[in-house]
Amino acid sequence: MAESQLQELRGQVDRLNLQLLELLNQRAKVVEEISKVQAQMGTGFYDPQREADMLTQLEMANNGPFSNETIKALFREIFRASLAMQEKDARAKILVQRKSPDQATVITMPDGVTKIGDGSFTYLTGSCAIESYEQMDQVAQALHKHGVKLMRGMAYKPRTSPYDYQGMGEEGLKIARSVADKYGMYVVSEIMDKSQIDMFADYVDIFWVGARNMQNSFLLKALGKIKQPVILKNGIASTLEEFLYGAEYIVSSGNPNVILITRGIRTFEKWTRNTLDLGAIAVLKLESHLPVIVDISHSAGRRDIAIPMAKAALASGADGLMVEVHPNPPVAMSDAKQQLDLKQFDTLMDTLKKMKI
Ligand code: PRE
Ligand code: MN
Repeated sequence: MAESQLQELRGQVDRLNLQLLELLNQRAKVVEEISKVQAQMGTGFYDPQREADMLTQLEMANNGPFSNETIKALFREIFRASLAMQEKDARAKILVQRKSPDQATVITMPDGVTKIGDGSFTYLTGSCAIESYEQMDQVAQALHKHGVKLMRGMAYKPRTSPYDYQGMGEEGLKIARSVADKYGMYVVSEIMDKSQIDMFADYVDIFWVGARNMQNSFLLKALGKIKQPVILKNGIASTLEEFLYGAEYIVSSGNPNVILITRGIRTFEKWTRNTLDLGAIAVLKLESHLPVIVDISHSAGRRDIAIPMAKAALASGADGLMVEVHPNPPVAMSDAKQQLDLKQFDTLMDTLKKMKI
C-alpha cells in the first residue's frame, strides 16, 4: 500500500520535474531574447538591481512550504545559470575567439609558400629602424642567409621622447621595399595613422600596429578594409581581453589576416625592459585562433639574454619570433641595447634550428 503510494507520488514529482524543466528552458529562451536587446543597447548582462527586484517579488509571492531563503537561493542559481549562458553566447560571437581545438588562422603570403600560423615557426627579423640603404642591405643579406622571409622595415618610430629618432619616413619605406625585393622578402612596417594607409600599400606587405595604437579603433577599423595582413602588438598596459578586442576590430571590419605579437608586460622589474609573459602566449593560443609571435627584443630590452628568450619562445607554442638585428648595434639610432649584431643573429638562428620541439 505504502509502496504504491510512493510510486504514485514519485510519478507526480516526475511530471512536475518535466514541467519545471520546460519552464526553465522557456525562461532561458526569454533571457536569450533579453540578451539580443541588451546587445543592441550596448549594456552588460549582469543587473544586480533587476535580480534584487525579482527576489523581492518572489518573497512576497511565496506561500511555502519552502522558506524565503530557500526560494531566494534557488532563484539566485537560476540567475547565475542565465548569466553564464548569456556570457557564453556572447563569447561565441567573438570572431577571434577559438571555437575548436584545431581552428587556426593561417596567413599565406603572395608567394603562396610563406605561411604564418600553419604550425611552422616564423621569423620576423630586422633592424629596429631603417637608417640607410647600406644598413638595410647588410641586415637583409644576413636574414636571407637563414631563410627569413619577413623583414622589419620601420620607417616611422613612435618614440617616448619627441627628441629621439623619429624614423626616415617614406624615404625609408622605399629603401625597405627595394632591399626586400632584392632578397625576395616581405616588408613589415609600423603604420602610425589611418591617413598613411594608401601610401603604405605601395611599399608594405604586412601592416604593423604598435603598442600605442592597439586601441585606436578608427585605425583598426580602417585596417579591416585592406587586403594585407596586420600584425597587432599588445598595448602599453592592456589586458589580454583588450588585446583580443583590438584584433576583433580588424577582423570584424573585414580583414581576417591578423597576427598577434606580444612583447610582454610592464612590471616592477628593471633589469629587463618588460617582462616576457609566457602565460599570455599560452592563453592567447588557447583563447584565440590567431597566430602569435613573440617579440624577444622589446620584452628583454637587452641582447645578452636573446638566446634563452628565443628558446623559451620556440618552446612556448608560439607561431614565431621577432628579434631585432643591426650591423652595428652600439651606434643604432634606436634600441641600441637590444639589437643583435649579425654574428649574434647567426648564433641565435643556428641554436634554434638545432632545437626540436
Ligand atoms: C537575468 C539574468 C542576469 C541578470 O543579472 C538579471 C536578470 C535573469 O536571469 O532574469 C536576465 C537579464 O539579463 C535581464 O533581465 O537583464
Ligand atoms: Mn625597437
